[in-house]
Amino acid sequence: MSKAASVSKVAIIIGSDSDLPIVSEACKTLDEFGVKYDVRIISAHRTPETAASFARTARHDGFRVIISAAGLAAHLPGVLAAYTTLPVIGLPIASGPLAGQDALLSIVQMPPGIPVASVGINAARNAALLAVEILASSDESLTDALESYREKMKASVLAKDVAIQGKGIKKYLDDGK
Ligand code: RP5
Repeated sequence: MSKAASVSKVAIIIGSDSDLPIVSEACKTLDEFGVKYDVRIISAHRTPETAASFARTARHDGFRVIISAAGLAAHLPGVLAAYTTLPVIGLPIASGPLAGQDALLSIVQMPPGIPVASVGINAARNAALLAVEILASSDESLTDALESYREKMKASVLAKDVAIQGKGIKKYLDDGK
């Protein structure tokens, strides 16, 4: 494997280790696509200097896209985006009394000039898929992998449709599919 291929292209930055149960789905998805990633615990509020220094050198360090998960007043994706021109995907985490709506709004309402993409609350799989799509814009093998992933998804939904029509709702549910 060339040195370039062995370098992680995705950085997953989480505000707290309490975000890991949700974020692990993003890791699993990147594993499925064979995309290497690094996971770091960096907080915009508790370790702001590390957030700045990580983002400043992220491109030079070989990363091509950042997934940033945070809950509550989720400033982390925006702060990282302020220090890098790499695309940043915000992943709002449901935690606290507002169940992630606070994080979602903090992430999507960036001021003009410093964009952050956002997936839905706890939508870790989509965050990873979006990261793969960004990498696939310059990687044909990832484009092929995404197409085959969608084909499999389509076949699974078509099979479920056939099954529900054949069995009816009750048996479909009783059979667990
Ligand atoms: C955010 O605050 C983290 O991303 C986490 O979702 C939330 C709570 O953090 P902990 O108090 O669990 O460390 O910064």
